[in-house]
Amino acid sequence: MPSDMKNANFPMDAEGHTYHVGLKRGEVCNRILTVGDPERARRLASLLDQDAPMFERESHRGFLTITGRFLGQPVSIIAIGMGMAMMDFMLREVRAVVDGPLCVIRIGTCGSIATAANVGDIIVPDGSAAVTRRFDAFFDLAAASSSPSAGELSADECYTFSRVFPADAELTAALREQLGQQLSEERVVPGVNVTADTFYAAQGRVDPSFVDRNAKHVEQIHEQYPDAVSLEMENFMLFHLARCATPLAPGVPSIRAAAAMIAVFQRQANTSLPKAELARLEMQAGRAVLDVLAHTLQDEELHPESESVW
Ligand code: DUR
Repeated sequence: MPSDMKNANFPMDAEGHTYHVGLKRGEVCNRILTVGDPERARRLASLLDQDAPMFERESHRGFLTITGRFLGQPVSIIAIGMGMAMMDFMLREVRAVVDGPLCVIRIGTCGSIATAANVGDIIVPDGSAAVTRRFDAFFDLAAASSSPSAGELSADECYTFSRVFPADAELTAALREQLGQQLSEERVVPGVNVTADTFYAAQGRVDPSFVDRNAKHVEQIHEQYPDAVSLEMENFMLFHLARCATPLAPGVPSIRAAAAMIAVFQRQANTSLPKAELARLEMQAGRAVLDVLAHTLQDEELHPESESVW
C-alpha cells in the first residue's frame, strides 16, 4: 500500500512518489521505452548495460519501472498494462517527476487490418487516431436489442473517429532505419494506427453476447482513414498527450513520442503470430528502440538533477 497522500489535485506521498506509477524524482529518466506486459519489460531489461546500477519498482497499481543504462545512457523501461487510461497515468506521473525533455517510444502488439502488413511485420505509424464507443448511441439500442437492427441509429453513428495525431517525425524515421537493420526493410510498415478504447467491440470483433453494431467496423475505419494499417489500444494517448504537453520553452517540445507495433493478428486473413516468433521480434524491436533512445537526447538538453542517481 502507498503511504499517505498529499494534494488531491496531483497526489504524491511525503517522499514525492506519485500515486499510481509510484515513482519519485531520480527513479525515472528522460528516455523511456514503454510496453504493456511486465514480463516483456523484464526481458527487454536484459539488453541494458549489465555493469550499470539498475533500479526497479513495481507499483501497487500494476506499473513496473526498470531504470538502467544502454550504451552508457540512462533509460527507463516502463510496463503500463493495457489501454489509454494507463498511458495517461504513466505520462502525466513521469512528466511530474522528471525535468527536461522526455523521449518516449512504445513497443506493443497490434492487429493488422492492411494486406500490406502480415503477422510478424513491425508497424511504425506516422500517427494515431482514436476510435471510441459512443456510449449514448447504445442507450436505446441496447434496450431494444432483441433484433440486431433495432433502434434508430445507423452503425456508423455508434463509434467516434478522431483526427490523426502525429508521431514525432524524426524519432519515427530513426526507428524505421534501426528496425530495418534489425529485421529487413520490407517488414517495417508505415501508415496510420487506430487506437481503440476496447479490444473487442471498438476493434470490430463480433460478439453475439452484446449489442455492438460493429459488423462493418473495419470497413468504416478504412473509409475514415485510407492509410489505416493497425488496431491497438495505447498509442493514440501517447501521441495525443505529446501534442498536448505544455512546451518547455517556445518551440521546445516537452514530450517526443514514437511507436513500434508487432502485428500479432492479421484480421483479414484471420492468422496469428506464433509465440516464439513474437519473443524473437520483441528483442529485435527492443534493441532498435534502445539504440534510438540512447542516440536521441543530448546531454546538454537534460537537467542534471533529474538523473542524479544515474
Ligand atoms: N492489441 C490489440 N489488438 C490486437 C492485438 C494486440 O489491442 O488485435 C494490443 C493492445 C493491448 C493488447 O495492449 O495488445 C490487447 O491484447
